[in-house]
Amino acid sequence: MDLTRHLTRTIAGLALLPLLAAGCDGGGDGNGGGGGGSYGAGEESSPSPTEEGGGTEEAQANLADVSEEFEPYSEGAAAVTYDEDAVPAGAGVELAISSEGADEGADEDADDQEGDDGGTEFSLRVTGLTPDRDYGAHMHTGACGEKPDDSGPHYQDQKDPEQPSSDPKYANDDNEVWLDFTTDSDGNADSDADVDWAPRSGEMKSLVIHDQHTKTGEGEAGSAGDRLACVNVKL
Ligand SMILES: [Cu+2]
Repeated sequence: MDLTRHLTRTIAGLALLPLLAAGCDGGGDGNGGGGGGSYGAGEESSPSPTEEGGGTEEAQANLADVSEEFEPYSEGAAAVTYDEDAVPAGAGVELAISSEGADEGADEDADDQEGDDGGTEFSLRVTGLTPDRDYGAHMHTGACGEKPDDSGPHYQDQKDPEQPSSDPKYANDDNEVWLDFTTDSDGNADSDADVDWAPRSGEMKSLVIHDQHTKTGEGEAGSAGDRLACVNVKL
């Protein structure tokens, strides 16, 4: 009997149908009168393995998870390249954004000096770009468009009243999200950024990859050369 029950649950098996039909009746699984009941049995058993251990990490909530390949602009393109020498079509981009929710304690990480409450973590990976090359990268306020400038200015937590912003007081990597990177000999790179604020809903719409590492000096802070590529993000 036990064996039969077990099989019913795990296999919904085609080959076993005749066997089960016979066995189930006796087992009295409450499975509605045996005849032709094999289909019913299969349906009932299938949802059970979907018990996921979902809520183990309360502290981190995933806000966005992008995994795309660059392509020339077209309406609806998720990741757009404007310069196929520096960002070839088919090159890969992954961007994960997660909130470091307001958790008390449970923060054993040595590198977290200040509490993480309400912070946000950005994790970028690119593959198949130009090897051994510097790129700049930031989160921007506009969606990717046909023209590189369509993605608008940088997202800022505290908005600089003067736009475009080039004041290091506002254009810095605490108030904006900078994800500059240098590719390895295969054209791949990883980059991470942590900020201690949460993006306002609907105002951070893209990741833009630039021609150079980001400048920090007075009057040029935040600039990083041409916009080479853009990735849409929904937050
Ligand atoms: Cu930018």
